[in-house]
Amino acid sequence: MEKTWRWFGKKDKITLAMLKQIGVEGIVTALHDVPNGEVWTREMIRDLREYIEGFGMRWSVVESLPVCESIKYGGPDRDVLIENYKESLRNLSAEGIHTICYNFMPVLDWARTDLEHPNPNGTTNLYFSYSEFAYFDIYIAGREGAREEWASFKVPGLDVKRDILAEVEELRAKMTPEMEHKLVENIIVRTQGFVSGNIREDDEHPIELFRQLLSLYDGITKEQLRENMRYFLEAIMPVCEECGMNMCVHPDDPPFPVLGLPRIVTSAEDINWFLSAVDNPHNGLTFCAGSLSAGAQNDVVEMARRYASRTHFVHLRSCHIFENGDFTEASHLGGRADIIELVRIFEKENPGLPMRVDHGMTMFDDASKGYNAGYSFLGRMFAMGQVQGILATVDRELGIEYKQTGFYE
Ligand code: DNO
Repeated sequence: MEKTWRWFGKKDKITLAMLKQIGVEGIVTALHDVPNGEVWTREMIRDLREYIEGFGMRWSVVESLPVCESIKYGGPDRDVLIENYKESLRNLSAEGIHTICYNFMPVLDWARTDLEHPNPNGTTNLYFSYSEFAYFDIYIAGREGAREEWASFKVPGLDVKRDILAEVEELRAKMTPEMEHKLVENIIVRTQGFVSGNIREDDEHPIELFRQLLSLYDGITKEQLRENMRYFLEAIMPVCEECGMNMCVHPDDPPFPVLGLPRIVTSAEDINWFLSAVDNPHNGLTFCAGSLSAGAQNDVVEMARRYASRTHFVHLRSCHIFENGDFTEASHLGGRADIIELVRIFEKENPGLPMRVDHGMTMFDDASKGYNAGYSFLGRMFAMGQVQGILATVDRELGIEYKQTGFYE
């Protein structure tokens, strides 16, 4: 596997010089300053590529080349936006970048309710609570039909009984304006802007914006969203073939429908669908072990075996699901994902894939640095050390030479 790291560009507080010291070989990044839907020019791509190469690393993966909402819901300007997308792909290929991570999640890129949930060891992690999410949906977003949907809620993939509406009322009794504000920040602001999502930290009315975004999907069913994904993929595949671009969709995080919106990359059934709907090796998967392991329906190891050959990029992270279905991020050596086995499978079946550790604990002075949610330095570095150990061990087992980047050989 190629050891990569998600870096947010020249303004990232974590510098490439720091990454060099911890064995990073490849960078995962995007042109974060270009508004979604605009063409990435060759000059802009070259500038960033050369900057990265100046540190002895390569730009391995684009995460993400954003797919605009209009392409997802099938708006009138989608063909223009798809043409722009194709142009960006051509320009990236001309600059030698061939792996493109994107997602097809409506409105919200990824969702968590708590970004500083304490771990027993004193560090903190990201956390998803169904009742807090339902509170946001019913009492803050005020979505029509939300209460009825939550009344018949079943925890995805688990056989547990949960009266979410009663839990929401309990929460309501102790909710303060500060707590409400924090929920909004966590669910639709702090997790979104920095990944080129729809809502940014400086948006003055995030809730109104969010409601408008939701309304774009009125009447869009799962089947329709699938058709729109097929339309997009079919349109870009000729360029991908011509330029050798590997598209890899990121699974939905969390991998189940939220806020009445359809989700179409949540399970083996979904992955089978999009891989066969456009059956082309350039149409592949970002194997995000974290997102997949947050769904109790998913057997992550089995999925890795099944999809290794169509995987172009790997995110290593693991989730712990509590008995009531809430989930948090686990250690990279624990949780549901079984990262040791995943590394073994990918090194055997598709060696050399770019891999980044995903999300890390917030530890020591990470919290005071203002890093993007989930993207701490020390916590991710700790995970990167663990994963490098796994990789070196697995490579030894398989007779693959492990590169101890940055040292005398
Ligand atoms: C969150 C990330 C996602 C991911 C996008 C890919 O931590 O995994 O934001 O980058 O969904 O398009």
